[in-house]
Amino acid sequence: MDVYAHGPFVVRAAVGPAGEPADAGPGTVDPRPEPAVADPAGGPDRDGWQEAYAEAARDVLRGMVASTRDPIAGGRHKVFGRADLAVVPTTSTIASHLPRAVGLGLAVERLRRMDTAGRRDDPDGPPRSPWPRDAIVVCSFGDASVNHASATAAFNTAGWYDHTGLRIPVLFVCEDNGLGISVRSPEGWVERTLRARPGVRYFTADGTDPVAVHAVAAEAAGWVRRHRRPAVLHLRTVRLLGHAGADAEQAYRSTAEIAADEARDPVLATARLLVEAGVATGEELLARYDERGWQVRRTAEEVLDEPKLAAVAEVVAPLSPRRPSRVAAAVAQAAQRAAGPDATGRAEAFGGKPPELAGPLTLAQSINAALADGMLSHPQLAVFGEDVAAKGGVYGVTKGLRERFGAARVFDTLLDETSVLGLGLGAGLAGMLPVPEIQYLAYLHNAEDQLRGEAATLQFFSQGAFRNPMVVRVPGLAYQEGFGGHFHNDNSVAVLRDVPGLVVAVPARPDDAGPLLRTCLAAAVVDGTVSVFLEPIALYHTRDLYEPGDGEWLGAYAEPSAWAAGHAPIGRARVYGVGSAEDVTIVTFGNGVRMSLRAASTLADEGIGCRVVDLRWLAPLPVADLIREASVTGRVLVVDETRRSGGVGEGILAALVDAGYVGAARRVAAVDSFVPLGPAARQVLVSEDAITQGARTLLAR
Ligand SMILES: Cc1ncc(C[n+]2csc(CCOP(=O)(O)OP(=O)(O)O)c2C)c(N)n1
Ligand SMILES: [Mg+2]
Repeated sequence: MDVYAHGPFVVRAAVGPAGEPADAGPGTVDPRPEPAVADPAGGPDRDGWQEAYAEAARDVLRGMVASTRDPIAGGRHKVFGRADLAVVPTTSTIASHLPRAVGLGLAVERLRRMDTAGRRDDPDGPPRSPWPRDAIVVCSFGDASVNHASATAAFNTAGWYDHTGLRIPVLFVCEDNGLGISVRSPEGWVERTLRARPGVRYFTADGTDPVAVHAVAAEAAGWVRRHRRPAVLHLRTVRLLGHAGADAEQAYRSTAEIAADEARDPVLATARLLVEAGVATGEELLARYDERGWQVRRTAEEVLDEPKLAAVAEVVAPLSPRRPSRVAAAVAQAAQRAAGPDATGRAEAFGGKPPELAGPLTLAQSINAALADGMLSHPQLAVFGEDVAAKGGVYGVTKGLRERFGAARVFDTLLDETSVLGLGLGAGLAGMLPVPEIQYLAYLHNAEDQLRGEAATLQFFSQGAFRNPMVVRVPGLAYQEGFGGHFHNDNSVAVLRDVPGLVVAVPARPDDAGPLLRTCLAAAVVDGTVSVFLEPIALYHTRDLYEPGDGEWLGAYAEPSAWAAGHAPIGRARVYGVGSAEDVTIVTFGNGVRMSLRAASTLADEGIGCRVVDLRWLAPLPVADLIREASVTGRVLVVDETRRSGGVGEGILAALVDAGYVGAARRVAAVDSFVPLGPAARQVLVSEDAITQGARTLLAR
């Protein structure tokens, strides 16, 4: 069994709940209720079946030869999937699709219950799941994969939600051939571990007996569909012809063992069944087998010379579509509704006092208000993560959202980052607009593959047929007073900046939080964009800029009628002029913006004028703004609170060089160290002094 054939897919309802088999429990069903193959030897349907077989073979072969006509990835990977059959493509990373499958199951159920009577993004109808109401999610994987952290996360999360009474209609199918490449699953282990999953019902069948498989699979799928609860179907089977083309299994399997597997070949078992039932003779079936073989070979020859991707633009076209004018239009549309027909509902949702009337806000309050507005503008938006609902977040950023919008849209998850993002992946696929939170930047690494390998690749591997729009909120970066140490002050974003297509936004000022968040949400809806919204924790509750009590780090929240004019497009910076603004261009983001503005004020007293460029977007970098602002002064000081190695500053300097910038440039950045506890943190982090010194050195050259 080729690992690429393991995948999640949504099974459309063919038979309503009333037509399904009775819940007799695993193993008690009659294994041979009726022939599984309706008309194997020919007859009226033969031409139709032949065409279907040929099409299936052609699909797979096109993927194998990287043909642009491959129906799912268009030549980008040999993934298995088809949009019209609701087969979601999977990546090569074993088990990484299982958290998404659980998320999809949760979302399919949740969408049935979500109040869709309110406002909508699509003027033609309320947000809806693209799947039928009684759809179930099916995902498959091998026996070795049951041990993977992503798989155990998925089983656990499905069971955890089941334990709480929430419904997740997902069927896990384990194809147990006893081997993971060359490593054997210990005898009995797969059954023992799969049977022991709390909240996940166990079904099993001999995978080499097609009739038994059909019967038990139908029973398992029927049970999941009827009860809307998770189950696992454990199919013991054989492995033929090694793991993959280059795998010489004779190196680790005896000839007798290989022969024993060949004797249990499911194709042989099917043939035996047909002969015993008098449907066909052995000779007829052999002839049929050869005919199919030739058919596949012919198809392979046909597709071999099909066109391949031949230009960069072609390769990256579906990677992360960007339609900035449509995104701007979506923001303007949301603004019009919020200011117009929805004004009363909005005022009510804010308890009679919308945030623009609440006076200047902190960064945390602005994000909270923008999230609430996001929930009003997008009825399919859901906020979830560890501690976001009852507590309102570790720093209060999501406070009050559950009370205002209900537990179906704002909910606490279990403590597992892989599952938090998996829920986001599935929810986005189901048509929701997920806004998951990873509690601290340092904990994203637990689950990074769900963003890098899954979220960011789905449009690429499906030519945009599937997408998982998402805005992942991540509190992070350093400089927290009184809460020290690396894990709560992680200052590295290298792991995010090189993920193709991923958008990374960093709001530094309260009055930027709303525009940046609205853009990320609109881009998710319009283009399926996956964004990370990186919130500088140390600025959450900061009020002052220059002097205690000056309130200059607070910001007014824009009223909806000002949203369109204040729109912040992806990849556009914000520039502050200090003094003459003619001498030095300081390029920075996050905590660096506040430190640089303070340093620029000191420098202005010395007669040095600075332009402070807040990048706002770390991916894609605002290259055009950067070059323009650098050229004005010819002296660039990069103030990068991330580390010297792999930090954002490297990207800024590279962008300047690539664009032919010939002026002077210097960089201040954090030391290549984890952030230590207490005052020692100042030894490794960028300081205001380092910024003023850096600017003076630039000018002294
Ligand atoms: C996370 C991850 N680690 C390693 C691999 C390399 N790899 C590909 S298939 C495979 C074995 C999978 O065995 P099993 O789950 O039993 O599936 P089977 O191939 O037997 O169907 C391994 C180790 C991978 N694709 N993904
Ligand atoms: Mg296996």
